[in-house]
Amino acid sequence: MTPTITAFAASPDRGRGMARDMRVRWALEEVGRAYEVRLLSFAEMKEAAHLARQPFGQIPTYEDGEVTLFETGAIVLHVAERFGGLLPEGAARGRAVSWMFAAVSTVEPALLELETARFFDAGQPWAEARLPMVHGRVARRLGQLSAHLGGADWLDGGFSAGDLMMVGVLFRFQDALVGFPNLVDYVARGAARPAFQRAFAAQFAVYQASLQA
Ligand code: GTB
Repeated sequence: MTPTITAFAASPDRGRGMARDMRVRWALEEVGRAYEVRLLSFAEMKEAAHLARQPFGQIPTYEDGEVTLFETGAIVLHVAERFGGLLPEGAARGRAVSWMFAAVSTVEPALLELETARFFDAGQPWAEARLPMVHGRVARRLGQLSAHLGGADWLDGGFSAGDLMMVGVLFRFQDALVGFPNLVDYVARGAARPAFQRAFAAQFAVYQASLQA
């Protein structure tokens, strides 16, 4: 059965590929699986039908007739395990999964905190004073990631679901990568992959269509 994913009917990122359905689209493109997309308004995301798929009323979700999944990382892991090609064999498999988790639980939180501090907390009397500390946390995390990557193309040998998730995280926060040229190149390398390009074009087409609606 062709998998169905969910995505924003009108993405607030204006087609810049920042929403997390992009990571799921990219994974499906990498493994060469066609997919359908159920587009949801913000109101529809909070209705019972979607809450049954995603208890937090968010996108993306994934259904393939056998499983209904939420959480981007779990979906990408399922796609990688079900269809093959995104996870190496043997000991390297566990390390690739480790990088998937590192992307969303070690690297992304620091970047999200910076986004919160810069945009959502702006105007609070304490916001300016807090910024250097938040910038420091981001610099430390990105510095550690940059040191691990070094001059390599990918995090652990060949391209894997770990890279897909890490590039997916960093792609959204590219302005934070200044000072880490190897991470800038890493994101560019990921974004240049034909599967990424197809995924990006597909989500951009949704945004363009939303302008006509
Ligand atoms: N942990 C979950 C996962 O990884 O699947 C988080 C899912 C999530 O945050 N989904 C967001 C959502 O549905 C969309 S991707 N938000 C609506 C809601 O919570 O009501 C996050 C996102 C949103 C918008 C932008 N943007 O405008 O640039 C970028 C990323």
